[in-house]
This record gives sequence, C-alpha cells and structure tokens, in this order.
Amino acid sequence: MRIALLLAALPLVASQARPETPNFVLFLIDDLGWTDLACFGSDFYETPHLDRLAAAGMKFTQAYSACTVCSPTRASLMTGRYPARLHLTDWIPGHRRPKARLKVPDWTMHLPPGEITLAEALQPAGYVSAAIGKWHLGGPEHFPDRQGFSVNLGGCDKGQPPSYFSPYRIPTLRDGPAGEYLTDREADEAVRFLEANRDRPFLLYVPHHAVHNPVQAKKELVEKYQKKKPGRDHQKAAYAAMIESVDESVGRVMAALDRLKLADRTVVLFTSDNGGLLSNTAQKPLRAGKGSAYEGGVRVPLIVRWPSAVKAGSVCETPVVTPDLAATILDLSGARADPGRVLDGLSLAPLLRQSGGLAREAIFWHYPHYHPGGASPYGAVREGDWKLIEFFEDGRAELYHLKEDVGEKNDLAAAQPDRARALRKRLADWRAAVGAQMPSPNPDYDGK
Ligand SMILES: [Ca+2]
Repeated sequence: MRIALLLAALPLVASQARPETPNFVLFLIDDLGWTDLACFGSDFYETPHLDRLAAAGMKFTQAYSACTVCSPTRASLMTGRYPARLHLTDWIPGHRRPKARLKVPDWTMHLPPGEITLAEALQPAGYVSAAIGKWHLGGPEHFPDRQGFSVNLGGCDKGQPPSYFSPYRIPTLRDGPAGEYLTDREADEAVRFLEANRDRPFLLYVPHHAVHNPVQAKKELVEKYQKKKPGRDHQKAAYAAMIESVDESVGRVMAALDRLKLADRTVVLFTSDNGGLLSNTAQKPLRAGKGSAYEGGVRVPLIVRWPSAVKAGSVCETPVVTPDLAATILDLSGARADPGRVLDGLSLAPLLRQSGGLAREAIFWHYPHYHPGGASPYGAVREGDWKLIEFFEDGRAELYHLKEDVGEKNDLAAAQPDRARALRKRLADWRAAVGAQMPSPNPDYDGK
C-alpha cells in the first residue's frame, strides 16, 4: 500500500518539476502603440483577451522597444543584444536621404548568421521553435529556418504583407482559401504548432504582421467599430478591427494552452516592435510615434503571464527594453548562454517574481538614420527618470524628466547643464563600448 502511494506520487513530483523548464509563447505585434490596448488605456479598441492576459499576469508600464523602427527591435529580441552592437540599426532596407546633412553609416541589412538566436540558444535544452508571422531580418539565407527555427510560416524579407487577405503573396506561407484573413491564419498555425508539440519544451514566436500598414481588416469587425462612438484619441475603425483580430488570436492561443493543459508551465509574453504609427493611432500623453526619438516612438505595451511565478494582476513600473525579453527566456529555459557572448538584456525574473530589481543604470538607443516619422540621426539614454536625446546633425541635446513630464514638453538641458553633460558622456561611453556606428558629414548635403 505504501509503495503504491509512493509510486502514485511520482508523476506528481515530475509534473511539479516541469515549471523549471517552461514553454514560451512570444507575441510581437507590429507597430502597436503604447495605449493601443484597453488595459493600456484605449477607450475605443477592444481587447478582452489581452486584458485577461494582463489580469492574470504582469503589466509593464515602462517597457521600451530597442528601436523606433522594426528590424532592429526584431534582431534585438532574437539575440538579446542592442541593435547598435549588431550594426543593424534601421528597418531593412531603410530610408534613403542622399542629400541630407549626414551620411548614414554602412550598416548591416540582415541578422548575421554568426549571431545566436533564441531558437538556436534553446536547442541544446531540447526546445523546438516555430516562427509564425513576420521576420524582416534579411533574405532567404537569413530566414528563420536558417536561424534555429524548425517551423517558419510567413517569415521572409518583407516588412509588410502585400495583402492581409489570401492570396497573400508571401513566399513562405502557402495561400489559404480566397479571403482568409492573415491574422486568423497565423493564429490557426500557432494553435496547430501547440497541438503538435504539447509534449516537449517549445518556443512559439508569433510576430503577427498586424497591425502594420496596409490597414485591412475583416468587414464585420470594421462595421462594428464604424457604429461605435469614437474614442478620445482613437477613432479609426479599420485599425481597431485589426487590433481586435490580434486580440482574438491571443485568445485562441490562450484557450489552446488551457485545453492542452499547458497554461501553467507556459510563459506568455506580449509586446510591440516600436511605437504606434501616428496616421493610424495616437498614444497620448506620449510625444510623437513610430520613427521618432521621443517616447511615442519606443514606449510599448508589455504583458508577461507566468502562472507559477507571476502574481496575477501585478504591475511593474521598472523601465525594461526588448533585449531583456531574450535574456529572460534564456534564463527561465535553463539554456546556458555562451559565457563569452555579451548580452545587453537582463533577465526580468526578479521583477516577475517580485523578488528584486534589475542591476541596470541606464537604457540606450542608437539610430544613426533618418525616418519619415520625424527622426533625424540620434542617440538617447534613460537613467532613472531622466532621458537625454542627442541629435547628431547639430550635436544638440534635449533633457526630460519623464516622471514629471512624460510628454517631453519641457527641455531641461539648459537648466541642468551638469546632468546633461554627464548623460551625454554616459551615452558616448556606451557607444564606444558596443562599437556603435556613427553617421558622418555628407559631401552631397544640399544645404536644406
Ligand atoms: Ca514595426
């Protein structure tokens, strides 16, 4: 009898040990702005599943993307390193301004094969990985299947889908029935992957193409929002419908995790690759949007649900940045990162467990490029509540106290010259340490 009890208890012990090697579902939404979820402040877009995810997990109110545009953030998410260190600092292939004051450096337009992606780092720990959605880190020799992912559905060199409705004309995704909606299809494929891999550790990376342009959404959802009273800052019905489709996808993946009894040992992370596009949305009180040096360009939603460790409904105000998500996944997976490789990200485990803070003094950005969203070549640093932006064209700096001035309206650089000088030095030292590429004077500058 005692032996039988002991034996019966064994599987329980084994299953209790499982949370030590959790699964990961990582949603990366394209161009989703900081206030684009109901649980992050929207009074127009409806995101019940994401609100539920946040209520069951931790919401980060000061999460940042590693860059104000797409590809650099994606590279940072895959490697745990800053875009400046990777020399992958603009969206691929970037924006040409041949007559501008500064000449942009000769940057790297793909994720170098020598970099270790999350999928590659997790392989030795027995994980299988899938990338379902947008990749945008170089041509065929740099696609997800060449970077450690066993499954690649939709990942290619395109920065946006030619169409959100099938036929998609995406070379790595077979078309569905005519009229099938891309976000729904990506959700179908994500659920299919979960069903097929429920018995082994996995990383399911779901970088939805939504909510990037072109703004194309399902008719019935668009009509729903057309009938709805416009919100204070959000009014665009088709964009709202795109967000709702993303929310439905998250809901379907959450339901599949429940159904497959995987929810307790799966960490679900949800974030965006840069700020919202101002022609589609707004993220007040933040200043500007995608492609700008200000908070609207880089502050993004972040939700992490990890039932075995994260207190439901918790909120974290510590500033965190994209490469931290890679460091967190590496840390929780138990995969050993190469000790000779520098990671810029820090594991968020102490914040998630509410057991401590992060040993970090500052977060850095480096964008030696021009963008139609307003950015001219710049660098930025956030230390505590202070943020300094250095504009490389004229060497000017702006200084903001984000706690008192999240809208970056009051430039304090002249009022606090010592602080501005110290932060500029910190930024310059960091650039030297990571080998950041700088723009140079442009001999073809047209004087405008
Ligand atoms: Ca983007």
